[in-house]
Amino acid sequence: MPLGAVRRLVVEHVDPVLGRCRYVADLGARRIPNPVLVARRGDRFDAVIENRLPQPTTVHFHGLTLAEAQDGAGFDPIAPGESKAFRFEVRNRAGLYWFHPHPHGFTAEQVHAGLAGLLVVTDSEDAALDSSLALAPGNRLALALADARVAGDTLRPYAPTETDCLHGWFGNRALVNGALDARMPVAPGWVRLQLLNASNARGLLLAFREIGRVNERDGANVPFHLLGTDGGLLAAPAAVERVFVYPAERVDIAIDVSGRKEIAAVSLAFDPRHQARGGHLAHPHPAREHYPPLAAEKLCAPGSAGGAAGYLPDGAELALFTLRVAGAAWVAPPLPARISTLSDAVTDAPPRRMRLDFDERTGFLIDQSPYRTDEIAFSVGRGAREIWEIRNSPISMPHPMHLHGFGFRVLRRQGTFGPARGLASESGGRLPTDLGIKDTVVIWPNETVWLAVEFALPGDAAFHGRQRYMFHCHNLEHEDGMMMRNFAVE
Ligand SMILES: [Cu+2]
Repeated sequence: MPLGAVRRLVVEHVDPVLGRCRYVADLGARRIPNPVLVARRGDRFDAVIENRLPQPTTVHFHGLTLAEAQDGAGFDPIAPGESKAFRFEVRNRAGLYWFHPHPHGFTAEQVHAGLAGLLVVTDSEDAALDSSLALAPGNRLALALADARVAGDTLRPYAPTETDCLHGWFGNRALVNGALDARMPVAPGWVRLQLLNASNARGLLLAFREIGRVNERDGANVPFHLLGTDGGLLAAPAAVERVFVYPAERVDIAIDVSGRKEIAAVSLAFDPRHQARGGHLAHPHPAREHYPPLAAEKLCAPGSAGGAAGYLPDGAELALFTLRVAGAAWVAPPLPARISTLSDAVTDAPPRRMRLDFDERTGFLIDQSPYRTDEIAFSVGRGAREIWEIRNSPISMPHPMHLHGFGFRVLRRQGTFGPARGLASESGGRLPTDLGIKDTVVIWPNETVWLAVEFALPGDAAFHGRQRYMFHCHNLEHEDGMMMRNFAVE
């Protein structure tokens, strides 16, 4: 539904036993639960957000360049029972963006409860690509992939142990736009998939397999093409067989399903490099003291990872969804050589260095410091360009680091671990997924990543004065575990 049609976005707590929640878009005449929002570049959002949770919440439009007051980053949460008006213009490139809660200490629980909505932004380049792919109706899909703990067919409530609070909450089944065992009918030809990893903590190594056919070599995957990343289309498509998609990252892909009957999307098994051992986070966020959980469960209680049943460790193979191909035979046209006017990244700018660390008592940290709400870690000038050098400790785990407000480019990787390094296709150890505009980038243990960031803000009144933004880990247990910094654009 169009972003501009939303008059009121209600955040509802629909199941206090299992702790499930949903977004409901109120259009005046109709109410649409869990809406997929669609906007063209330049469209406006002008709506009231109403919090019907028993906890504070915010709505962060992940990936959009917004003023601090519209960013929903948690500086100014909406109290239970309260409402707040939000107005902004979509200025970003076409791509898959998303919206989710961001209140300090409650983010992991609320996102896991079902609060992760998709926003598909389109423009003329995006429409031109659809025409050259000659997409059949129904062959373009926007999907949020997340893992959940499921017993039988029932979702289990969010109740992380202290080990889960340190490493992240991992489930045993995939939800696709909130549904288990998702099967999508598609027609022969190109299928364009815009995929978000909406998991709290699980990294996905996305691949496709044809069901019911003996592959030419054992375990061979169906090849596909990477069209875009977090911030929209690449300059040219890249042929791939598998891509890492960490929490909050997006990939836009084209897969030719002609001549096939059923294709399964899977996360392949890999070593997820959880190198930090021995620590635990026994204390949930102090902000939680005055509010109940969404379900009657304790957070960060003593216990091992996963507790009882319903747990697959990070890096385990996981079935995601199935494409069922039916319809008249069709030959997919060749992919265009150029699909967008994406410019080259800036490579010459002043450096800023950051370190990701692990401490047995406090968990994962940025520059040895846990998050402080009222601290500004650093300031940058409007329009400034910087090269961020981010080094992850060898005693660590992969951290999907998210920058609010500004897309960035990945310039170089060093010290990348084997399975990820094996996917590198470009100079500087970059993977195909590093070639577009990003707002979230995974940094492996012992790895250093260089990013080019430009802090350009529009000149209109909404952006007047100092604007505060955040840089944090999007493993949501790490985010609530204080792996976050504030910075300001002056
Ligand atoms: Cu992390």
